[in-house]
Amino acid sequence: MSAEKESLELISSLDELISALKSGHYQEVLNQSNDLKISASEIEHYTTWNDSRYTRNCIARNEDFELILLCWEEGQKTAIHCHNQQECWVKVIQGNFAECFYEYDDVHNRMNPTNEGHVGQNEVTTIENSNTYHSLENIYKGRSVSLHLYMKPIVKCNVYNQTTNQLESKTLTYDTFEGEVFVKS
Ligand code: CSS
Ligand code: FE2
Repeated sequence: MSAEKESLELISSLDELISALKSGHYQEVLNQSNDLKISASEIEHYTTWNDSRYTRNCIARNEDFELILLCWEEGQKTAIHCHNQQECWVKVIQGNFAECFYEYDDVHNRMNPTNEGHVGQNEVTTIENSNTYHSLENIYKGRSVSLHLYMKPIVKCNVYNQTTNQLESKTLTYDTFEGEVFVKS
C-alpha cells in the first residue's frame, strides 16, 4: 500500500470525497460514510430539478465507481429496481425518504416486499446483495437531495413493471455530468 493510501484523513468536503474515490480509497470512504458531512453549498453546483421525475447528476466517475447526486421534488420516487449487481451506498444530504425492499419471486412472477423503513437527513442506506430490489420515495414536505455511490457504475438495471408484473431492463442516463448538461453520445 502506498504512503498516500495509508494517510487518508477524515473526509470533510465533497472535493475530498471525490479525490478519495479517484485515488481508490473505496473502503475508507465506506468506513467514513456515516460521519461524512457534505454541505448544501457544496452540492448546489450539481443540483437540477424536473417536475415529472427525479434528476440524476453525475459528479464524478471512472471505470470503478460512479458518484451521483439525485434531486427529488416532493413525492417523486423510483420504480422498484435493482443495481445490476453493483454495491450501492446512498447518503441523504437533505430531506427524508421511505425505502422499501423486495425480493423477486420468479415462480409467481411478482415482487414480494421484505422490509421497509425511512432514511433521514445524514443517514445512509446500502445495498450489497445483488438479489435485492428496492424503491425510494421522497416523503419530505419539500425537495430532497441524496448522494449515491455505485461500485462499479450502473449502466442498466432491472426495473419491475407493476402493470405487467415483469422485469424490464432500463438504461440509466444523466441529466448533468460534472455540472454540465449531459448530452448523450
Ligand atoms: N438506483 C436509482 C436511485 S435509488 S438507489 C438511480 O440510480 O437512479
Ligand atoms: Fe436504488
